[in-house]
Amino acid sequence: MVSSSTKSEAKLNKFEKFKAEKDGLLVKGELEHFAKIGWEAVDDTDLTQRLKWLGVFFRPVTPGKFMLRLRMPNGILSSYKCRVLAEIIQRYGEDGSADITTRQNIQLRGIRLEDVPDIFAKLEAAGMTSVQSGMDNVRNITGSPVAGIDADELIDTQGLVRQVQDMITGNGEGNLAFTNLPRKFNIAIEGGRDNSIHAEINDIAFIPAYREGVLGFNVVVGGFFSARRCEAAIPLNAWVAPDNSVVELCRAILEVYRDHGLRVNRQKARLMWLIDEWGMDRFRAAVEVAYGQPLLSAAPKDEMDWDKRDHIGVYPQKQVGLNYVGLHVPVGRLTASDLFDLARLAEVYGSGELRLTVEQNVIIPNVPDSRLPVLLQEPLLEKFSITPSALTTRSLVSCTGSQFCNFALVETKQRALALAHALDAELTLTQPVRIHWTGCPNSCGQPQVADIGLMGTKVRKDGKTVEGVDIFMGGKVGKEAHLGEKVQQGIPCDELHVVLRSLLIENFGAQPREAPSASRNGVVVTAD
Ligand code: SRM
Ligand code: SF4
Repeated sequence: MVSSSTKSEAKLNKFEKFKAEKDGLLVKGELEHFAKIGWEAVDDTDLTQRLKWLGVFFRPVTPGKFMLRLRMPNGILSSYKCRVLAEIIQRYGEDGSADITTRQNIQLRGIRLEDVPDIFAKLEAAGMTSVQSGMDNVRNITGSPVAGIDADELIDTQGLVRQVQDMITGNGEGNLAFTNLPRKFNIAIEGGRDNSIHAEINDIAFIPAYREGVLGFNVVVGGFFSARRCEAAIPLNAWVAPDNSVVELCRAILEVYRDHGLRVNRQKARLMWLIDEWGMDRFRAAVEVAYGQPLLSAAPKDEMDWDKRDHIGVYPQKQVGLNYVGLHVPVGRLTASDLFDLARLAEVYGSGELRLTVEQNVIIPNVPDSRLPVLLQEPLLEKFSITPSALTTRSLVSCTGSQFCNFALVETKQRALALAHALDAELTLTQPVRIHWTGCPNSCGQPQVADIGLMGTKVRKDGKTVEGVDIFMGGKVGKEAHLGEKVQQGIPCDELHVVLRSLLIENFGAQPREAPSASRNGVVVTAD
């Protein structure tokens, strides 16, 4: 599958070498053995690299407690699946938790290798898979979080996302045709008008567009973030109908990337580097050959003409009498008991379905008007509010950070929350400000799409190395999306409060709250 001309043995980087020796997917057949011998006895490359092909991530920060990255096509799961995930982490007590990711997905924490065969059996029985979710594979495929229920949607992406995932993963079993890509790969299918999934930061994105009066997708390619370079996707000059053509075009682009993508320097291996080297015309021509027929040229304009919605709150669906309810999950962190509760709420008030967003939040769809008032009284909605305050956490996104990620230069999630709460206590805002935290330049927390993006770094202060951030601003999502730029660098985290306060006042119209005005029975009363 991998063409010989570009991949001479001597030039292969170390990742290419170990992939050539043994495909990552093959550890699937060794799981029972690994479970028996224990993680300490597993070959180092199998342990720290190949297991990621199954979504099982060794965490050097917490050795022996693995992370399991699932696949949640279109960010949709049933209450049954949610309960299965809750049961998996429940057995790990304090170590067990779950995170909603910036790709509408779920990662579980605290997993023991000896339990993985049993966990995989449970996932399979529930129709879930974690296969090909890490390393040189296609990540969770994102789609509009309100697909099929949004009164204003153009194309329902649910079925398409599932079909693309099934093609890539061999229906969740694992598919050796796509387990040795030159690097990771992201695919997004947007069905609405508001770019709810940040289409432009994916290697392939499908964007609704009318061509000669027919609704389908324009296709953009090559978007990516990395420590070395960040690019928005560019037009392939192609339009496809919202049917199997989407699956076939993904297959064709993946084959071209697999067979011709650059494999010598891992820092220059994402799809855009190949497009740069070849030029778009040659790339498009190669895709056409793999597609097996000429591509139709793109429609002159796409339909992404709304500002992005965050889906938090109560919204009527296109189905009369039904609503979707978006709950805010602070920095995406969930406990087993949260997952059990969410499953119950989805069953009692909705249709037993849950949706995830790239802002790391949850949506309960299909809630009849008559059940809304009681749902809104549920205690879980005090923790996961439908009306979070403008600044604090409503639009806060954060990557994993140093709690579990060994790339991290700073702690992110707890700091992000603490700082947002502190700022909210001092300032009022009339509209949310999207603050994204990312623990290192890999940009998993997408600081470049935020109003204010914070990227972890190390800073020298008073002769010591301390945690700090570089600040990005100007990221725009939705219509006319574009990436933000670095505006300040090397701010020590202990000075960040003051810096953010000024940025919010100067750039986003934040107003200082009035000073405490009175003290009644020892309780300080503030004007709001
Ligand atoms: Fe990421 C590597 C977490 C979305 C760019 N990312 C990692 C690893 C696997 C590193 C590691 O082994 O520790 C992190 C796992 C930490 C952990 O324990 O959770 C990690 N990435 C995440 C998640 C969980 C962040 C989050 O808190 O939500 C997101 C999981 C998405 C998913 O469900 O699959 C996540 N990562 C992203 C995104 C955002 C996106 O896809 O929209 C990006 C930037 C977009 C892109 O890839 O073009 C991103 N992650 C990276 C990179 C840089 C890629 C590159 O080309 O250089 C790395 C490092 C690498 O691959 O070498 C990385
Ligand atoms: Fe880890 Fe860096 Fe990604 Fe955050 S941005 S999850 S610190 S790799």
